[in-house]
Amino acid sequence: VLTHNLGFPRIGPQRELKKALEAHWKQQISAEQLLTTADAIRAANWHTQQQAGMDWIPVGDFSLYDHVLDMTVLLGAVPHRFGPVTDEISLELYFAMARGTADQPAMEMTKWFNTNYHYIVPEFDEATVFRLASNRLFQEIAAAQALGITPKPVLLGPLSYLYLGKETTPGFNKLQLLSRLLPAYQEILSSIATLGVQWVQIDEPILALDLDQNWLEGLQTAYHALQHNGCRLLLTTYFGTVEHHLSQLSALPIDGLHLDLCRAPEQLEAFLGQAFANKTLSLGVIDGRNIWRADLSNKLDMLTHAHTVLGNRLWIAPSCSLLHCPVDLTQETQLDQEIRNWLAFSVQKLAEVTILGQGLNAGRASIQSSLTISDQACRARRESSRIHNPVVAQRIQNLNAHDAQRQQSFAFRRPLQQQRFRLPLLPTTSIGSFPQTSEIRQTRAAFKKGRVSHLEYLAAMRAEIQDIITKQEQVGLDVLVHGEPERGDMVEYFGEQLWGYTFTEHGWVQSYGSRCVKPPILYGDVYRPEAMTVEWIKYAQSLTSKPVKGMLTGPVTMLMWSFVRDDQPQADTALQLALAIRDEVSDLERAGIGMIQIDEPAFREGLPLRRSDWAHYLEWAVKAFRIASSGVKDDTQIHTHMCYSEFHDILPAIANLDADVITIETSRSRMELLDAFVEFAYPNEIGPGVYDIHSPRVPNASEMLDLLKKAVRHIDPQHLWVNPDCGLKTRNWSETAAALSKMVDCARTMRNLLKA
Ligand code: THG
Ligand code: ZN
Repeated sequence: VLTHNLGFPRIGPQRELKKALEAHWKQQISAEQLLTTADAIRAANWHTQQQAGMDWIPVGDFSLYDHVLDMTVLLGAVPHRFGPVTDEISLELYFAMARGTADQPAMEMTKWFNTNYHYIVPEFDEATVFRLASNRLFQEIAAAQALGITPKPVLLGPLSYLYLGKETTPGFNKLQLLSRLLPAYQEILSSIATLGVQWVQIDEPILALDLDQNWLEGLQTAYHALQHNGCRLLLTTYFGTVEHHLSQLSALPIDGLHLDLCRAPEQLEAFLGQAFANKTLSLGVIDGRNIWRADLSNKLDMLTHAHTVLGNRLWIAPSCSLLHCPVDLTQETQLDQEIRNWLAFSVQKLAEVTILGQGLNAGRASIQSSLTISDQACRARRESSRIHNPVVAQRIQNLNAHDAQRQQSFAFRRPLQQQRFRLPLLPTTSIGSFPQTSEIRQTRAAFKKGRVSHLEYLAAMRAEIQDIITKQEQVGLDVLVHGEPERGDMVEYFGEQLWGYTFTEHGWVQSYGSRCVKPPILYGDVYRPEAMTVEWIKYAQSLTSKPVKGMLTGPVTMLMWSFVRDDQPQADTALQLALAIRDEVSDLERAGIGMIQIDEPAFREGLPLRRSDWAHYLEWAVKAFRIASSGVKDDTQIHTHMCYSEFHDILPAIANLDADVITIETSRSRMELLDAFVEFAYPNEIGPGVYDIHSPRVPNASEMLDLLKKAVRHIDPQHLWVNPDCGLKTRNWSETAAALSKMVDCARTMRNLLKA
């Protein structure tokens, strides 16, 4: 039995890569210095994996920005808009594609399946050609070999690569490119083979999705073309079951298959059958998506059963790349000792893989002490009084249908809210956050470290809120926000105030490029001991006669952006979060706040990979939002906000949230989404973003007015709000003030046009 890993975090234990990248982009360090840092992280990662006992070590999983972009570079598929390229693709061009230039917007970025990682979307059209355009992978393989590492090169497979790209000309079908793509893959594989490599890991994560016939035929074509290339192919699948493609997979001329047995343990039995009798089966038994220590006895039982069937055809691995996991738990010195003992980060997960391998190779007795330690830790976690809170259990039990239902319908609530707020036609607002100046960040950090007193902190934040209110009044917005200066990452902000959450110091995970997030750890029943936002919002409201929206993060987003419990269904955790937020909503309402926004940017991210699982998810996700938002009076206006989303296929669920107002990101999809909202006859009020905040460019007034005119043609102006498409915390003040002024002007112009 051999052990291996699918991918290791790239950022480095102290986010060394992030720091080097950002320094390079600011021209503080040269390309050579950046590459030296990258080489060092890569070599250290290989060493760590070797020390942890991996028989095969992934090479090619490292990336300076994103592994899908790396594949685009390896294949020479630079979008034409970045100009013709005939030789090696330079680092400058690489970052131009990732981040854009003065002339060219960046390539689009989108969510990597249902994770919080974002990849750079390949661009395809009739003219796309592929050629081997980079030696980087081969150099890395040679470098690993020189260091005494046994490399298993990693490639994103041809089907997934095409599937994840977008067609830039209408009517073009990217699958047509397969016949052009395969020769490039053949060339890559034969070049790898000349380096004396035995196994290549070829990732086809799209196999966890529903695929139509064309793609399944493409799969056969591709892997029949890629056999006999000189190396053995391990086809890796992850994030879900692939049992629905069993017969197609068994027909592939591959040498091995990797299965995610954390997301889909039930698929194992089917793959132990005759159809795979000659193939290596790699079983992903250690969860690459979460931070819990594995129950090794339990895993060993599962593997022992597989081992009797597979013998030496069995490999053991984490379920997926460890990209989604923090690097090393030993760096966490501040974590509560009890909870720390329940956790495993990437380095610890590899040790678990090795122990299991040893348990099969040398017998259970050889790892008895590890099993005992694991058993004890798992029992301690199960039985800990820190996890279960009877008050929470009781409240969940007492929930009834009324709790997920506003007292009256939107049609009834609407006139009451109109009467209360007396807003103009096309009311203007923002999404919630305002630019976070470096002073603000510094004050927040200093306060957290105890270097600024509570009173000084309060005064600084209040001064900032006052300034933000004044600026919004000057711009002439109708509905104001306090601007969220007291918050860093919103999930972290709320998590810190809720029971059931804990935090790490170095538990960073790459989100995109150099950007990272530090997901809080949700380990126990969620309970809100006291109000979290009321004082800030109340203060902001005291400064203005305009309505100030209360700003909260919704239960689904709190869940999706945390490391979550694996000892109860996500639906249950979502309900607990919903109750905590519901309590906050009530407190805001009691404090006289009439508009409360509950953001759900990750609502779509939670959608399962397979359509057959959507209904169940949407049912509990909608219910959680409704429990969070329904405890208010009829004339309290509930807002929500969603971004990063293709909403088309989940519009009924979004309508079912029954928020009085939804603000959404649309400016990049040029209001296409509005068609969908119209088609579906979205019943409540809606604020389609009229400008893209993700770019520093201040839009000109005519662009905004055009979008607004389109919006008015599609949606009853009585239901329409005017706002940017997302929060403004990543922008600076001069851009923000200029853009918002133009936006308010546009709304006024439009009001006049409508009156005329
Ligand atoms: N919070 C969380 N997840 C997210 C987002 C978020 N996922 C989707 C989207 N937003 C990802 N976008 C970003 C944008 C910026 C940053 C991270 C993810 C970012 N991070 C800081 C960095 O890497 O320097 C660190 C953040 C911090 O200091 O707290 O800028 O908003 N959970
Ligand atoms: Zn947003």
